[in-house]
Amino acid sequence: MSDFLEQISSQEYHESVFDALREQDGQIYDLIIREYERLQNTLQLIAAENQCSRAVLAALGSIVQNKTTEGFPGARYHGGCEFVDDIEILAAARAKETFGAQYANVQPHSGTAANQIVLTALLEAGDKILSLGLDQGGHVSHGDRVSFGGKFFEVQNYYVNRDTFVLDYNAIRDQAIEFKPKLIICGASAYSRVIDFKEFRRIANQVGAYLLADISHIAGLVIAGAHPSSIDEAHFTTTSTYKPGGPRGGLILMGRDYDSTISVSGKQIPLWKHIQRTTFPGVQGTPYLNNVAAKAVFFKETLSEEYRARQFKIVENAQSLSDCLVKLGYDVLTSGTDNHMMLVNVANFREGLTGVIAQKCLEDCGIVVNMNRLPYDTKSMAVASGLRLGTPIVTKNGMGAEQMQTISELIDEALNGVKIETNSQYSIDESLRSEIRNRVKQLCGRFPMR
Ligand code: DSN
Repeated sequence: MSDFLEQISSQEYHESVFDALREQDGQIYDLIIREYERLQNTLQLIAAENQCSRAVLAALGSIVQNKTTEGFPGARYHGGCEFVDDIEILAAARAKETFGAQYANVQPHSGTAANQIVLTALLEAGDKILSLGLDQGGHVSHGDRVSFGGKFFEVQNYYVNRDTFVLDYNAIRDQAIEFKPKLIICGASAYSRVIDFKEFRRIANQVGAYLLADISHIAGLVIAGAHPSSIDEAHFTTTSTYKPGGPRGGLILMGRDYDSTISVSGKQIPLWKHIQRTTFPGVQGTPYLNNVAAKAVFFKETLSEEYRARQFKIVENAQSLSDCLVKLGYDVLTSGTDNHMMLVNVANFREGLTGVIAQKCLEDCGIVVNMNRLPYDTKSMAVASGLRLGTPIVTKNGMGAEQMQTISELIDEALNGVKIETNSQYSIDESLRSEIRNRVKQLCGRFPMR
């Protein structure tokens, strides 16, 4: 018998991938199966989550993952790049098409990495950033003191209005004039109203600052036109690619400012080229090319009518869920939403109820959400007064207004039924828990993962 294995086709090779996992590592295989069942049988309402297609998963799990290189297509540091170069060129071209951008960098490993690249490209240690505070709905990578940005730069935060919980652009302008930041960051992780990118650019222009828009949460809506675009307003737009429904990863986009110049070591170079060089060798090493391939697959999907229509439906569903909760007596911040998420002040719903209790008791009942500190929250991050709910996944699975009403009732039954013991401890009757859980399972059974 020959010692050599017969070469099999790419089709057979890739089709055998999951079987190989089952044979070689039953423990991880079983945990993946259990995660699949969890997703199928419980309601996914985390605003930062989405569900990629099987085609995206296939690209992620392909042999492209084995390719090591550095640099960009046409200027790599390793041989054998002819196919991965084409993959990256296609991914960048599709990203530009879907966002209407002039430049796309598909290499950032995450949204946070994309922000780190932009900050590193623009700022020297000690330079000033003005951004929305984490406790106001901002993101940790926008210069929070626990992040790299907070460590190396002088960061001041702007706030939402204390009464309306909406951004006050006049106050932000006054603050910018006084603080004189080199970079203003807009975009949020927990903010349910439209962000006025035009107004942010006017403020940035007035104080001579660059503007970075991190649209991670609303990227799908921006693609579809369900939220105004930042691409030609901000100097740089960043996003994670999983929130709008693609693979994990990040993206840097530029619109009309892509070829304006910046002085680097005494030489004027185009901004896009500076971003390229800061990505590699500045911040990241080898790109995850399987992930770049998966991004390309996802960007193609976003060009479809189905994807675009779904983004409007996501907003419609968020508005329905928010309206139902308000009718049931919940304090939804800003009384509603313009996007895919809503923030609910559960502490105002029932004496003693906190975000952490609400999150945990809902999870016991099969409803997966995350607690959220609200602007001006008096509770700690570990306890919080709020919940953040989002509709991308339930919408992807085909749910509509009728199901949003059912979800609001299920949430309400759980939050009314929970027995509060301390600000983080609770109990829930087993009969109530299993009754809600069964109804959740039945609902999810009618709208399985697509
Ligand atoms: N940015 C975090 C969130 O919004 O939950 C993780 O994506």
